[in-house]
Amino acid sequence: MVSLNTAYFENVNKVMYEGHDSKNPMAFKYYNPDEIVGGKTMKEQLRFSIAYWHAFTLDGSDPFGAATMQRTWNKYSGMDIAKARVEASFEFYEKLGVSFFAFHDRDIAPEGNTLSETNKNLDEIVSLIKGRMKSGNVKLLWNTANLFTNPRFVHGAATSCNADVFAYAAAQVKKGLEVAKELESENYVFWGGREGYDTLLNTNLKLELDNLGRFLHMAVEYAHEIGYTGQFLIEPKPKEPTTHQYDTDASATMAFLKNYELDKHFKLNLEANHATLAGHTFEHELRMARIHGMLGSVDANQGNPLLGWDTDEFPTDLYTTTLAMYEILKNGGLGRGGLNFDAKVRRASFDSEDLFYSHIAGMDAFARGLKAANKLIEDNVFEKVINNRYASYTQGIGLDIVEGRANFHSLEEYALHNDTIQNISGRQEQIKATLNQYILEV
Ligand code: XLS
Ligand code: CA
Ligand code: CA
Repeated sequence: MVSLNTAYFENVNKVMYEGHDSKNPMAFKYYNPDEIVGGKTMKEQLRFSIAYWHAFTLDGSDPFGAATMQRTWNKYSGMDIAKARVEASFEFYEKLGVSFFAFHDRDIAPEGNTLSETNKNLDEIVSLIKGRMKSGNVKLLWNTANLFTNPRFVHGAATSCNADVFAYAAAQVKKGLEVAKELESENYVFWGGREGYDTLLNTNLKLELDNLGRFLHMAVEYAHEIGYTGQFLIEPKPKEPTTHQYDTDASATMAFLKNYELDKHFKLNLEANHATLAGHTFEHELRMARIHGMLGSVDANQGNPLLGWDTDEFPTDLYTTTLAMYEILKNGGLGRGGLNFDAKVRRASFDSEDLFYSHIAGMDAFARGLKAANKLIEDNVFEKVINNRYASYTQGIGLDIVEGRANFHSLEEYALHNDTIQNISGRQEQIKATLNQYILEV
């Protein structure tokens, strides 16, 4: 039996901000939750969230080796370990001072022999979580359905060739939406784990995409029916586990949502590692979503540029955190979204303390990024560069183009009388040096 209120991280006290001179690895050097940056506290700007699966469920096993993570809850099994993880997770949120968390249904409770038994396990853990959330200090950023681990999803879930699987996935998401309502989740996420294909030779592409559209419409309708008002998010990823995943990147996902008239119901949950897998920078994905009003939430991690798969490392690259926070601040924040650490400690970082060190590293990297981005915006650094670069569209023929007064006749007439085109330098290297200055000096 799991005993409530035992300490699962008894060697760790509440993590405090000690400033950049501190040498204490268990302290924040840059993340000062109450410090005002850009008109809000850092805590409000950053809305950090813990990914339940990486922090409390996964065990460090990989295709080549067994579990390595040393966790105080490992002595339990079945529903007992599920309950112990809930207790441990709330101790962790409190000690780290984080107000949000996120989970897949199967992270928090084990599957039973039937769907009803699985739902019963889930209900029991959800009510335990609800009890722990009562104080109101910790909220659910998002929940989602795991539609990829169980062998039934071998051909996909909403895009499976097997209608029985489509029905099963629908039942699972229906339950997920009920959980979202029960726990007042800020968002509900869809990541199409197995929604894609390995070869076109056996794939009805049109039917699979249409079915995905139908599935998401059913979810929107059901949320409406039960009065769940959280934000729906869809998370792009280009490959892994399938060769081609339908929600490849922000652009492909937005096009899909528009084609199936789902765009007004969804925003995007963008992950840094998925951006790099798609051959983009993280800031590219964020910018693309932002300019279309579709930036919803962020999975804060980083990939390894030397490896071509989803390594889900903790974010420590200050260029990326700065440019990501630039996009987020320009977006006016993330609204109901947040920065969810969809990141795992390396297999060799197996102590419980490593869970704290890794999150501290990520939180400090984003805090520093926030300050640099805020100063860049206050000083209009990129805005000046960009306004200057596109100045030709603020007058004369450029103004005619953007205000819709030009056509091919008027433009040809203009070009015929303008044989001495002058371009100005793009100044990339100089801008990068300025960016370095802001990252180093704030
Ligand atoms: C996997 C995804 C997944 C989603 C939620 O690569 O990042 O964890 O965030 O299902
Ligand atoms: Ca993710
Ligand atoms: Ca990932």
